Amino acid sequence: MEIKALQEKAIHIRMDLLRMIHGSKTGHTGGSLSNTDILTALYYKIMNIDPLNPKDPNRDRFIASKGHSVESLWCILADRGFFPKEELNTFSQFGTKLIGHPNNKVPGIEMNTGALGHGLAISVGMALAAKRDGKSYRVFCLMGDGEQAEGSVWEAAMAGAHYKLDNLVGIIDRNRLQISGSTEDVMGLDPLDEKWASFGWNVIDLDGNDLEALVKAFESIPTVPNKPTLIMANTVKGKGISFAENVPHWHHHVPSDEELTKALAELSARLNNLTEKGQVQSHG
Ligand SMILES: Cc1ncc(C[n+]2csc(CCOP(=O)(O)OP(=O)(O)O)c2C)c(N)n1
Ligand SMILES: [Mg+2]
Repeated sequence: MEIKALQEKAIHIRMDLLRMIHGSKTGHTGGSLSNTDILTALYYKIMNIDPLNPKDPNRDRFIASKGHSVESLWCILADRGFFPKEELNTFSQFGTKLIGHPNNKVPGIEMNTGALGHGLAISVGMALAAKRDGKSYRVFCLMGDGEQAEGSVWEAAMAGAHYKLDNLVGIIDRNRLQISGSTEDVMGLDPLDEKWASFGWNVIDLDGNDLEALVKAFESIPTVPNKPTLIMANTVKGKGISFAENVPHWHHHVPSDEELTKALAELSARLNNLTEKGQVQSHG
């Protein structure tokens, strides 16, 4: 997919996740909107995955360490054909597989996550296994910035550098908010880039809502031989909806009927803007 088509896809995914959260009356809206572009780049351009063969031993692995933002992931996995799109209507309902955090009973999910701070250690193990088995798959691990307060993240960071895992990519959704407000108020993180670099990682700082920048960075990996890469993806929580952007309570706010209508109208306008620029793509 070219960049304009990816941008269009990301808008459709945002529409799908808003409808899904509105329908189920529950969800982590802000963080799903902030990471939509990161997931769109990975799932439609970068990762070697096959929805018809989700357990292919050579597949790239994705670990959603910030498991609470599963809504964008469910919408993307459905759209890529890992399971029927109609199942999105069961999100968070009694008996569904599509629960409020990643669930490895769903094709395409590597492991259950949601308790923050564990995904990177798991990813280190997977990347190390690839090296030892002589396989070429990569492991992508998406973390939150609030999640960086978990000490286990830093143990895993040390191990990733120690084992020279240049097939490992950590991504931080640096939206500067966590559940109850600013990350810098709750647990100061800056200078976060320098911390990761001092732990031996190759750090790439970019706009995490810019698909062109994301694709370029992901395509450069392994950027530095023998070093794991950390993508510091500076994002906006609630991205794409003017009245949700950077508003802390949208962390798990469910849009009302009126808010949904307004949000979809804003996204449609953005979509029209893109299509007017000559890029018409269908969303299956
Ligand atoms: C170990 C653990 N402690 C607390 C929580 C509750 N919790 C869910 S989301 C969240 C905030 C996470 O903030 P951040 O990592 O910045 O995610 P984002 O802003 O992308 O939503 C917290 C504390 C959790 N899921 N796991
Ligand atoms: Mg955050």
